Amino acid sequence: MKLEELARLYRQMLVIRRAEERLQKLFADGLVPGFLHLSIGQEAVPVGVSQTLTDRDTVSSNHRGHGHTLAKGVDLNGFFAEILGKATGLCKGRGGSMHVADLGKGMLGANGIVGAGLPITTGSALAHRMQGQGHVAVVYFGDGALAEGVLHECLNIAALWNLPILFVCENNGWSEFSPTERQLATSLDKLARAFGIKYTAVDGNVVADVATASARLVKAMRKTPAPAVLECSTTRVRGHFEGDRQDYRDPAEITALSERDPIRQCAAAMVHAGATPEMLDEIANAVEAEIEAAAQAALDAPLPRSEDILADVYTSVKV
Ligand SMILES: Cc1ncc(C[n+]2csc(CCOP(=O)(O)OP(=O)(O)O)c2C)c(N)n1
Ligand SMILES: [Mg+2]
Repeated sequence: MKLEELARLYRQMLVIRRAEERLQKLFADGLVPGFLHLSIGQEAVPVGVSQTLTDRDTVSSNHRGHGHTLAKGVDLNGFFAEILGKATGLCKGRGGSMHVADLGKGMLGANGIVGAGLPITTGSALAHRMQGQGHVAVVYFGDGALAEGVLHECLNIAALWNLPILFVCENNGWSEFSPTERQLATSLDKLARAFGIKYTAVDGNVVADVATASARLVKAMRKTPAPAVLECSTTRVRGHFEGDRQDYRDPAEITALSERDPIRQCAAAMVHAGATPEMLDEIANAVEAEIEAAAQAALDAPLPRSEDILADVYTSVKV
């Protein structure tokens, strides 16, 4: 991959990383309402996948959705304000971390119910198929969703109806506090095979590999609608949610994660392709400034007004 392209991917991953690190601090200061599930260590998956998507393509996400949302190109200020529950947020502060959405960018929403993004995205893929414009739908889900019946139903109907949907599994080996092998009697490749769906596995921490694999799969389904599965092995660095001390995890496992860090690996690839330390610093400084400005704007923004609590919930209907 060319240096210019790697630099773009690097920058996008860094935006997600720094945004989440900033949110981590804001959460510790009690400024983020609700739970916070950080995707630190998993940034290469949404950044790699999003390279091949347009605003007309749809994605949906799960509880660990900040990376999916930012990689789809939503406004950073609106994103920060949303997570802080402010009126200037993408959903006017009513969604927050687990319900952030931006339909204008094709981001159908994060979702706190494991597996719930799957049928939403399958429906969106059906709409794409019926409209026949070559748009595709992408659903991000974790290994924790592999044992959910709804995944099996969606694989079935997507195969039966030739829906243009990319099932992207972020397999980080953990579902809350349980390792995947304690919950699943099969594997995703076998599930895909059972439904006759094309299956590809990649190292989800190597952004160029994710980008190449997803571009190939999406290009094919734009031409001839059909589902595909992309399983990305990746790493959850933080606890399941902020505040989780990860006592159930071997500390050596956590220490070893830095070797697979997607941002570190991308930086190494950039240096190999000719990047200088100054170039890396320049990107890092620009990202830092962008994040700080968005965080500060969100902190300064007003909360939603209590009298607006039912706005956008009910509409008057003539009977
Ligand atoms: C239907 C349902 N069951 C259980 C939960 C509780 N829960 C929230 S996240 C989670 C684990 C999800 O693991 P995974 O899908 O692998 O995502 P990760 O947290 O690893 O990114 C569980 C069991 C839930 N939110 N919804
Ligand atoms: Mg998981």
